[in-house]
Amino acid sequence: MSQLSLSVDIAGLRLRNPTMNAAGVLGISASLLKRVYEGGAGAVVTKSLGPAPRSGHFNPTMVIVEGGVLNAMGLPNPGAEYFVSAIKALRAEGVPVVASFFGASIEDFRDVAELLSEAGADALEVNVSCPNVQEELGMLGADCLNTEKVTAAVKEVSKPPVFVKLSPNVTDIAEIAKAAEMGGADAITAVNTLKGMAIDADFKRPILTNVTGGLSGPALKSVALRCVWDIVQAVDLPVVGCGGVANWRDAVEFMLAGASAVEVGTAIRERGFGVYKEITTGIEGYLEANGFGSIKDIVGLAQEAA
Ligand code: RRO
Repeated sequence: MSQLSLSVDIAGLRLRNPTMNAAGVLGISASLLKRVYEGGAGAVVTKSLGPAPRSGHFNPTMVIVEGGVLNAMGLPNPGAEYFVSAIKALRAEGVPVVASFFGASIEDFRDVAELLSEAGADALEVNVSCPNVQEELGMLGADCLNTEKVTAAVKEVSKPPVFVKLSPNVTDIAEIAKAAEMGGADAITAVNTLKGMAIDADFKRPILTNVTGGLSGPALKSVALRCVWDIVQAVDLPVVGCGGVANWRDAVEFMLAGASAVEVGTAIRERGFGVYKEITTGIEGYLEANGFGSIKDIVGLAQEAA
């Protein structure tokens, strides 16, 4: 029996291992999220929930591109209130739930946070980084002042730890992370998708109805890794890495950059629900082979070498 510890603590949220699904991937029902947990994830993350149900953009909302996927779902979700029972059901089965959410105003963010906090979510993930909505507030996190204000408003009403999920579509992500820290964030999730587009040469038009979308998958990994690296140098908060993690080696690289845990989304397409178990087992093998006793022994190790 291995003596290794694979559990992690992210701002007081204790997880059996450092893997989660990325928000938006399989987060739309309790039954799918339960399968993510049964697939081995340490916690599950809901689709971003808003103050009211929303149908999202018209199809096509997704296209496979070189090295990944472009999506422009447009924040489709059943509304935070509807999802309260799903959160309660998952928690009753012992599944730790990170509730991802967004708002159309600072007041919305506060109200939804309060609802999800009362519902018993184990952590809240504030989505200030959706690339796919025209409304200014879908991308509040492009601006330091707004990031700080939203975070502070959410913190005022939240019992569980608050993660703020940041966008790579900014000039200096470290500055935005500092603003979230000033607002009282307990952790940073980095990153949301990278804005891109696809054009069909035969039809001579953009493929996505929304024209642009968010890029995820392997093509995003090196950008996400650099974002985690910059954030770790700028703030004194735990970081959850997200963007192009497909296997244990990717996860370890994010940890060496300073991430305490990783979210895995697009890789589910190819590897299925078992991807979480696969990654955790791989991390365990890596720790063992390199003589480490726990995840925290490798968090940020590459920063010391740079
Ligand atoms: O629903 C979406 O279009 C979406 C969201 Br909320 C997000 O945060 N990131 C993304 O790539 N798509």
